[in-house]
Amino acid sequence: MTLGDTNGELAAIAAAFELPGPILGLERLGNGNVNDSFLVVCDGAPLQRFVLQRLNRTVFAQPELVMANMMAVAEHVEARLNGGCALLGERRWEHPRVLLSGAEGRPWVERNGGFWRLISYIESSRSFDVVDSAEQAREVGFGLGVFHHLISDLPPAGLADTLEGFHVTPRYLQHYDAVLAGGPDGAESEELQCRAFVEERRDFASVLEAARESGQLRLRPIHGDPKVNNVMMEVCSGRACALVDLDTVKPGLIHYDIGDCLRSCCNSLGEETGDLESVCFDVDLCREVLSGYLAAASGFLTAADYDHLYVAMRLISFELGLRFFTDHLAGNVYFRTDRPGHNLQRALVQFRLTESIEAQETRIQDLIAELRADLASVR
Ligand code: GN1
Ligand code: MG
Repeated sequence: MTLGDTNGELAAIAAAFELPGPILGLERLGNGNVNDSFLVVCDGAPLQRFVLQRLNRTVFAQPELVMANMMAVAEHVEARLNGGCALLGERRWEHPRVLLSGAEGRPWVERNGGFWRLISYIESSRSFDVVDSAEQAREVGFGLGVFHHLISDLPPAGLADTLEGFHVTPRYLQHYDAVLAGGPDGAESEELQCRAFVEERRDFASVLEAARESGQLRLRPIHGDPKVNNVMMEVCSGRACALVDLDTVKPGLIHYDIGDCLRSCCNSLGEETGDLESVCFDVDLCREVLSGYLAAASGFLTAADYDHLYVAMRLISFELGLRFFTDHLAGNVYFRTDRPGHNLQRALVQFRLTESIEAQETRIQDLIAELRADLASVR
């Protein structure tokens, strides 16, 4: 949907929610690969801003359940924040507020064939597509840790599985096999390179699911998409103050989140880079992200959780590459693309990142052991 001619339609959709005042402006927001997002500015003193989003129904087949999860998490987090959170001290922390529609009294409206929702904008904050300092990396990690901490006592059984198979790597492999069997050639040189890359890691793909099935890792509520630009940083202090993009909150393994956060933070060129040769996993940033995360999360991590940190970062980078590559072969039906070959390029970036993680395994494992020992000594 382009803005301009549709501005009036968007304003009418936003006005279906219980806004505090008349709408002053609307503009497209962010660069999500799945949903459409718009910033809505409302009159008032002070001006208030909101995020209007159209959920991608091809991806989220049951958007009402996505909203039910969002409401359940918001209620839980609000109660925890109201009760006081020692971890946060004086630090500002916000959770996006979901607005109800005036007529229906529901947290969504259906208009123009779309499923729309409106949430509060986290004011005086911004997000970054790539990490640009050690402090920022630490803050992103701490932000994810705070989020996990705040939902760690929410029973996962109370959340719906809104995206079955999300981050279950063997399922992505099955889908990849089905797409390949369906006939696309995938025979260009870069495609052959990707195919070989996937083949070499076929057995590895089940590492986290096997740990879950054997009871070493257990399901917990997760964010699902805690990449660097979903962590909002307070403008004045540079500190993490909110996690946004809560569509994928559902039961899962926290390792998916940790891996996703690390694969996005430690790739300094960002996931859209065309400079493949220079893609690498920055272990110094990994140290910062992990120590920030552990400062908030060490209280609920088990020995098995620590044992699976390295494979989590390797796996989620590989998995995202596999998802991009499969979508390229399938004709770009899932991730939004700007040009032919876009998803192939994204896949190559993630595979390059995976290789860089693999090449630095000893260093990364040593780093995890060191952080773990430091935490054990202060207990
Ligand atoms: C998608 O739309 P966006 O950018 O928030 C995807 C994530 C990927 C990410 C890669 C529901 O998220 O899993 O990590 O692209 N979300 C879904 O940029 O598939
Ligand atoms: Mg997302």
